[in-house]
Amino acid sequence: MSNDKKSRPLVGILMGSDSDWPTMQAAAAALAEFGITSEAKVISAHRTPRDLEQYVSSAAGRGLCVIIAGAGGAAHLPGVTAALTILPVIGVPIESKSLKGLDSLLSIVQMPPGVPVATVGIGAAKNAGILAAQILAVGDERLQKTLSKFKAKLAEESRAKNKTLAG
Ligand code: RP5
Repeated sequence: MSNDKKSRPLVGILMGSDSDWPTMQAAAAALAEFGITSEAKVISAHRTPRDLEQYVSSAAGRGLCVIIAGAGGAAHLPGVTAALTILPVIGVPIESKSLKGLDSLLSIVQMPPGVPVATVGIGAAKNAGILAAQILAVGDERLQKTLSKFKAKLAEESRAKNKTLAG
């Protein structure tokens, strides 16, 4: 990857409110661990829909390759984002106070045919970052190697758990 490609954001991380950031920052951290630059923005599908259209419709032209969108409650941000772009969109259901994120999950995952959102688990922003990295790795051998090392480390850590079992 060239230095220029490394420093410009390849992933846009959107969230409906700053209250989503404590969850969503795990996506940015996972991407940073793989050497991928991201940009984070608060843009709401309900409160600032015109800003959302402007951001998403210019995203591919600005070099973004994947968009991660996290929202809670009536979580329309990922779906509306997917409606406005052909970039892959990953949705993160934010855990809500009243329904513990089940509302967010169902709002994000039940998309109509033709407008997919790749939905991760409730609060699973780290997985969203890893999935975005895996999408980017399709055309990037260096990133493929980094991800393979990451998966090998996961396997080692999993095997090591046997050592802590009694008996
Ligand atoms: C959603 O409403 C946001 O994504 C957030 O999860 C939720 C609550 O927003 P705030 O009241 O904290 O701004 O749009």
